[in-house]
Amino acid sequence: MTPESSLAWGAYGMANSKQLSSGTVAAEPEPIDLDWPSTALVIIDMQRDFMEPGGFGETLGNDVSQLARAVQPIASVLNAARDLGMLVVHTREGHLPDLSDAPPAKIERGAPSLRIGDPGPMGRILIRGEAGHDIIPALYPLDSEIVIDKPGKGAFYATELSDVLEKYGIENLLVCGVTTEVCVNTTVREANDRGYRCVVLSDGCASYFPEFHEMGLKMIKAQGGIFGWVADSAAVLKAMTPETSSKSAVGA
Ligand code: TIU
Repeated sequence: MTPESSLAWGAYGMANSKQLSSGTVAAEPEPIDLDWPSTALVIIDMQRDFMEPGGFGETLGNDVSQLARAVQPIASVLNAARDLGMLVVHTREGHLPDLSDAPPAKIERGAPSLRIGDPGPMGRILIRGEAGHDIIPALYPLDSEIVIDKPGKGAFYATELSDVLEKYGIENLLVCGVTTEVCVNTTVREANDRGYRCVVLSDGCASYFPEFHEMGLKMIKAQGGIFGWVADSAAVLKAMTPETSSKSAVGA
């Protein structure tokens, strides 16, 4: 661990003698041991543009109510991560107001009711600074947490995420958010190629298409965990919470 990451562990939360420094997550395809100071919670694109009527997701013809099920599981793991002092990273998909970072191939495809950049009920669709681009109130970032604005589906493409994770000595990612088969899968594949161990929260992800959610998770954990591990929020919370885990405590 780098000196900076040691500092971050104390600085990012309220780590104390009752808190755990590591835990074993009952994941698939197999349990995984995680050291919490080198683990970050990455919450992908829990934005009004995907979650609420009138945003980007609905303009594509989707039923946005399909995504609501992920909110509570994410909130419970986010609370535990904050208690543990874990590094928390929120991402937001979106583009600059002049669309200079939006490829024409992305803007022009399909037949959405509104295109990226068009005015909608929550401001311009998928544009940074607009109401629809912001994160939903239930999962709103604290000032101390990191927010990564990304122009693509993957959170590493054209962002500072690699530098941030390296700075804080992160080796493992707990990944959740929307949508399972698009931005979550793309980010996990990018992270896996960069050497991160990724544990994806099965109930902390959601898709507009339930069958894609199921297959998206299966693709990650198949073949001995070809891209990563999958666990539900209860299993992750059990590993993070002192009362329910037998692992060592910070300073113990
Ligand atoms: N459309 C869809 O399922 N997803 C996206 O466009 N972006 C994210 O997944 N965040």
